[in-house]
Amino acid sequence: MKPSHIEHIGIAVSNLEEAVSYYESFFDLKCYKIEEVADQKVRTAFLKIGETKIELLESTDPEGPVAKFIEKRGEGIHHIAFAVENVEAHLKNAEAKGIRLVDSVPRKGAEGLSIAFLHPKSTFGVLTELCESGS
Ligand code: CMX
Repeated sequence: MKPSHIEHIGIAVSNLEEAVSYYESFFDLKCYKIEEVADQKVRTAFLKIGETKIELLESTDPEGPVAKFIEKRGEGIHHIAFAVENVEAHLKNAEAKGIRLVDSVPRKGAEGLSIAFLHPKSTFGVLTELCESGS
């Protein structure tokens, strides 16, 4: 049940283009994709460092989870995504351990990956994403 690596770190930002520009110019990274995830009410931008990605998140709706996060806590690290082989099995395991689930079944996230979230109140303040790449 071990994750293979940190799939990505999600960072909530107010302005996607400004944040992309910072990562590209300061670290000489390249944003390889900007994608809107309508059901999550976000626009996302991805940059890759080794096996791990930085996922920049800009809200598209003041009622969305990222807008609410920024309003309450300001810009910053929003979630950590762990690459796992089987999201469903991890969800069952989490449920059995009494960990509060945000998603009880996996759904499709950015980049078409199967994902599910664990609630930050059960995971030491860190919104935790389980992420199955299928590779
Ligand atoms: N990290 C840590 N704590 C968080 C948090 C986060 N990302 N988001 C909310 N919280 C905390 C709040 O600060 C608050 O704490 P206090 O009660 O101590 O003040 C508590 O959780 C409840 O916050 P809330 O604003 O009332 O938020 P909700 O309970 O309505 O929603 C959550 C919280 C995690 C269930 C919701 O944000 C969610 O469903 N997240 C998963 C989906 C998501 O974040 N999608 C965007 C990214 C999608 C992508 O990567 O593609």
